Amino acid sequence: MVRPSVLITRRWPEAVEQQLAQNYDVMLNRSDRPLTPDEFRDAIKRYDAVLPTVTDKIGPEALDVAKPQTKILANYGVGYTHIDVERAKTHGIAITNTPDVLSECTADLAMTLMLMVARRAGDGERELRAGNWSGWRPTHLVGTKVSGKTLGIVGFGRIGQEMARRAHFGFGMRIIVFNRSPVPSGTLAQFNAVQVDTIEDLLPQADFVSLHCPGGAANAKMINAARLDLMNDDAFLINTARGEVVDEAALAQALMFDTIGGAALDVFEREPAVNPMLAQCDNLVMLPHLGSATREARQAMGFRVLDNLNDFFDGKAPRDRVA
Ligand code: 8YV
Repeated sequence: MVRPSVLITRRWPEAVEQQLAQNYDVMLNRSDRPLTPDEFRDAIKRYDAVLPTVTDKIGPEALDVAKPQTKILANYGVGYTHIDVERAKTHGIAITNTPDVLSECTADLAMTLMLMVARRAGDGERELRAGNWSGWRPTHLVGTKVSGKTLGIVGFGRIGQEMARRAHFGFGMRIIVFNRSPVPSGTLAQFNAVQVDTIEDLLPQADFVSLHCPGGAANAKMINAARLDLMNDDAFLINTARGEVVDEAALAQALMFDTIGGAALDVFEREPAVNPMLAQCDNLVMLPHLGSATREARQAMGFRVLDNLNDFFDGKAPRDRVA
């Protein structure tokens, strides 16, 4: 029997690549260079399945093919706003993602960022490595207490709930939530959380605001200048969701003029480019999109893609089909 042909667009954890190669006629991207839109277009003419990541911008141009060979885009990652879902649907291409398996690690990283920015860990590291530490003093790099404060969570899906678990049970934080649909009362009760109706209700009440909503056009620049103005001048913004959710120019202004206490970003509007204005802000911690970057999560994400592919080619409904 002819095995389905599968293109893996980036290097994946070795164990997953090996398993995929046993089940499928696999093409690896040994150079690990992101595909161009032209290369992507060629790929969907040739392969039965393409396994993309967030670095593959699969817009109308990349999907502009008369008769694609590709029947499934099995995305490695939970977010899939880099894929033009409506366009893919017109070709009848199925799309799957990898939820659940990265929720804990992404929430761990959001906690890391929250603690780093509040406790000025980035400033401290930079000072030490530059050889500028002059020793202990009561006024040195004084930060902000996290324990017992109020955390506003925007987007109360799996990752948002893991964040609430860590913040509430680990740090005694009060949790307030904004979510586009009502959250079941039992879910809120687990964290003693309160849901508010609008982001405008949430921002002035929060000492920390952590974003866990999807990206894409619907949420683009959700955190804009007007909303940053609603945050307290000693409050912190944490973004592990998608870069486009925050208006970076407005954020840089808020940081430069100290209208908020600080921010911590794992995701950016034009990755891997970083807005040069942001790089000038000392009250900002930045990481290079590391949310799910643990051995455990990255391997589990790969095996989750494999499960989705196996189901699809066995004629069953893949558990993570999103379109
Ligand atoms: C992934 C992520 O590593 O899963 C997501 O949506 O943001 C990351 O943690 C990345 O998107 C891989 O495609």
